[in-house]
Amino acid sequence: MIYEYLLKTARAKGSCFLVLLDPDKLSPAGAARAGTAYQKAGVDGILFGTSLMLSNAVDRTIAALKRGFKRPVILFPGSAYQVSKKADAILFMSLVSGRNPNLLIEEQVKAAPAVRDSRLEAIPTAYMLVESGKLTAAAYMSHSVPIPSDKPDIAKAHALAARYLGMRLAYLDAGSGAQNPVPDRMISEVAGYSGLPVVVGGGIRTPEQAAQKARAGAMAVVVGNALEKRGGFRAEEYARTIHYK
Ligand code: 1GP
Repeated sequence: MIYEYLLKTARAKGSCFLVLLDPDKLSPAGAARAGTAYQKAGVDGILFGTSLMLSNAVDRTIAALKRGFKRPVILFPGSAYQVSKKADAILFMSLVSGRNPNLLIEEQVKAAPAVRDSRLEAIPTAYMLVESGKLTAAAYMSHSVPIPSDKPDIAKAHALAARYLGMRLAYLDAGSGAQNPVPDRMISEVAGYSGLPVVVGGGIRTPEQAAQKARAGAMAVVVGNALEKRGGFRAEEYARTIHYK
């Protein structure tokens, strides 16, 4: 089970290092190269998805990725259209920080039959957007207001409610390309209060920042843009600092 693999990896290494790949920025050929490089760099899993997807080559891209990458490829879908049988699991997310019924439950209803059919492992995830200094694509596309970054109590209550609803992960996301990542204090308080494993991402640009998020208590740290823009440059360093144990 991939959920257990993530928890076990975080227990052994400190935190999991997840790379977010955007289907629109990756060709199947580029994915084959990226998969091999990230496998070698010690990446624990790849998240695959985006808020608004234009690409129609998702199955081919994931299949190419998996030629070189032998650890889990997990879908991180912006909508019901991003379900692919080629992946190993899906973050089955509800945008609990927002009050947009479409992303709280409607997309999930549309996606559920495809997920069942695909046999993907569905990981019930409370997805929370956190204010990050500028308007991100995730906030814009979701028509939702992010949680203020200096209000950890709001995030804590959302995560606890999600846990009581049966969700098994809390994803605190400043949004891709965020100006400021989620504050360390919010990560540690949400993890401690809710008891949910915390995934954190958005705007993490250096291995040092990634290490801080890991040490603050994130079960997994997600890096997208900072690696993508530079062809995976420094991936080994991120792995070393996130795996602080
Ligand atoms: C966004 O958490 C991810 O959902 C990653 O963000 O691209 O800014 O690293 P970045």
